[in-house]
Amino acid sequence: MKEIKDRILNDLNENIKKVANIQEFQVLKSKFLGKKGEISNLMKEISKIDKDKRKEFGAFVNSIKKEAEEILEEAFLNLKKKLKEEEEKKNWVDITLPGAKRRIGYEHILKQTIREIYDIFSSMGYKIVEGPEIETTWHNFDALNTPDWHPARDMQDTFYIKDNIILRTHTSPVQVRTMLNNEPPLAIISPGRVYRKDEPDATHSPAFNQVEGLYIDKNVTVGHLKATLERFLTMYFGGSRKVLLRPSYFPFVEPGYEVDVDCMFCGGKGCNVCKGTGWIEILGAGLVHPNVLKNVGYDPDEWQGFAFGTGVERIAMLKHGISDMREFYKNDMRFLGL
Ligand code: FA5
Repeated sequence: MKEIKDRILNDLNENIKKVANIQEFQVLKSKFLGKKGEISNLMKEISKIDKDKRKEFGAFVNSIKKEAEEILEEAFLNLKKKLKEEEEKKNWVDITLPGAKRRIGYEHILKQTIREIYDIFSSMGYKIVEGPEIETTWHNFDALNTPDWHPARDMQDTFYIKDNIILRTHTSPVQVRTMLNNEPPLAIISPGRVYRKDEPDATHSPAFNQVEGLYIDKNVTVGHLKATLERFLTMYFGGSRKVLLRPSYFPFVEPGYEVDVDCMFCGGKGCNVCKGTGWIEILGAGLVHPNVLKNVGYDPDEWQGFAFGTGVERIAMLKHGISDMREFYKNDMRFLGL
């Protein structure tokens, strides 16, 4: 009888070691303890046993059953513990590791440029003002000494919303609005989007940004204009910048200038950025035309002033070495540096 018990329990002990999961455990358990399992089958043999030995046989089979149950119960607890440990190992997270880095955006180059211009002119006492992008033709042209027969109107190829209402073609109408609403003296800069019927290419966009500057005071001369622009361009591009005023024509200034800055890439010696000239065209400027002063109710014999307007994209391209203006509007993550 002892051999039977040893065989069954050894068999159980051998097999229990191979069990890897709960399902396999259940199969093994019913193989030994189930209704048709080995121990139940052994109990059925009782009918073949002499009557007086049956009690002893029954107790013997029950002792096997009890030991098998104990072995299985212990194995079950071990199995559960093992499975839990495996699961924990699989899902282990090192909470001391630094978190995944989020990429943080930064201010768009055009906004940065406008802010830098703000800072430079604020340091010279200029106030920042804004004007509407939808403008009357009177503010955009007529008040700026550009009546409807004037050829300079055609040069700006305007987007009309309806008669006399347009998308402004430059920030210069903010000069008019500011002077109409304020008494001189004044010093303002005004950034903003402007619109022209220009084909997009590397240096043109139909919607782009300008910054306008206006200074009105007594005894203002071209010397003040030149010194102000020299200071602005030196602070913006760095180094010590020189300014060249080339006579040019804008109906709302007299005299008018195209303003060049000495090339910051070659120091004025001549390179492919400045096309060998040593100078880069950077803005339009001049002394405010007496007709404009009259149009806003200022007495030109008492007040003078200078005005200038620059393209934000163009100066940002020069500073950051960007060769195509369209990059500013594409939202390419590589360009945005994110
Ligand atoms: C003007 O718009 C004048 N209002 C500037 C001015 C103000 C002169 C005050 C005198 C006194 P202009 O058309 O040259 O001028 O434009 C000024 C700047 O805008 C140019 O130097 C250029 O940098 C930029 N610009 C012009 N057209 C475009 C365009 N299609 N795309 C991007 N930038 C442009």
